[in-house]
Amino acid sequence: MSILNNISIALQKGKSKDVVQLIHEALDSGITAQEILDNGLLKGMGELGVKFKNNEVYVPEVLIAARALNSGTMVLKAKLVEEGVQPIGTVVIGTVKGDLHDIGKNLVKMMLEGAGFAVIDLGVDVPEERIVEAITEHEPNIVCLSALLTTTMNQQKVVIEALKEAGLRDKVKVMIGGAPVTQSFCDQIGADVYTPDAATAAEVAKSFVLQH
Ligand code: B1M
Repeated sequence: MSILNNISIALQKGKSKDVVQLIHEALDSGITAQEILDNGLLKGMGELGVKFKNNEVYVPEVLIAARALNSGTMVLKAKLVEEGVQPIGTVVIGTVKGDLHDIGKNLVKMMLEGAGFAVIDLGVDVPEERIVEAITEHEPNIVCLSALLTTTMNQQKVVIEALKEAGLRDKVKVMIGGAPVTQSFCDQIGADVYTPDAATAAEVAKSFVLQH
């Protein structure tokens, strides 16, 4: 349907006003909020994610598209609730204690939302106790930990140890990322997955929940 395609294109260009207008037109023409979300907004964010991974677009484009995604989902929110649409899963995300970098973490969050997850964002400089609390409270499928400093990446291990101590390690997938993090570090600390970028993180997260 071409209006959905136009929504996807407007989103990728970061044109919030066009996205909102096209969504209203689509709703008026009888397309459901779910269809608009899946085949317009999320399709657009997915395509942009692939371009980001291939270095065809960069951080600013993704941030602007995410703003358009937010504007679009604001319009759809009430309709989605009416239609009883559920998120595909829940993710708790945060940058670990001692670390204030959040640009990468925010991109991961946007890609996850773009993939249909409900995301609880704990922000930056998040101590392990706060992460344990959030997992107990929200029972997410996945926790995503970001670290940008060689001095804070070990805090990802501290979180995993705290999850073990709280008896939560088997209840949640632990995904890690951030510039200094590697696959061998992931293996070493016993995280479930390392992903090098935000688009891959969203793809892997989706594959986890769709398996179950
Ligand atoms: Co800082 N900083 N910084 N910094 N900073 C780096 C990381 C650094 C490499 C710069 C350098 O020296 N060349 C260096 C770290 C060196 C090291 O540890 N070996 C550094 C330093 C030293 C510091 C300070 C200590 C500086 C100082 O005060 N002396 C200080 C630390 C503060 C703290 O955190 N306690 C500091 C502060 C800052 C600013 C506040 C000024 C600012 C952060 C602003 C913000 O985030 N709101 C900042 C910035 C911007 C950077 C650089 C320039 C850019 C980081 C960034 O946003 N990249 C960075 C140098 C660089 O990388 N060129 C640097 C873009 C972002 C999209 O990439 O975050 O890697 P990234 O995310 C990617 C992937 O890694 C992955 O997906 C993202 C996109 O695809 N990913 C995940 C990230 N998290 C994930 C989680 C997942 C999955 C994937 O979970 C599943």
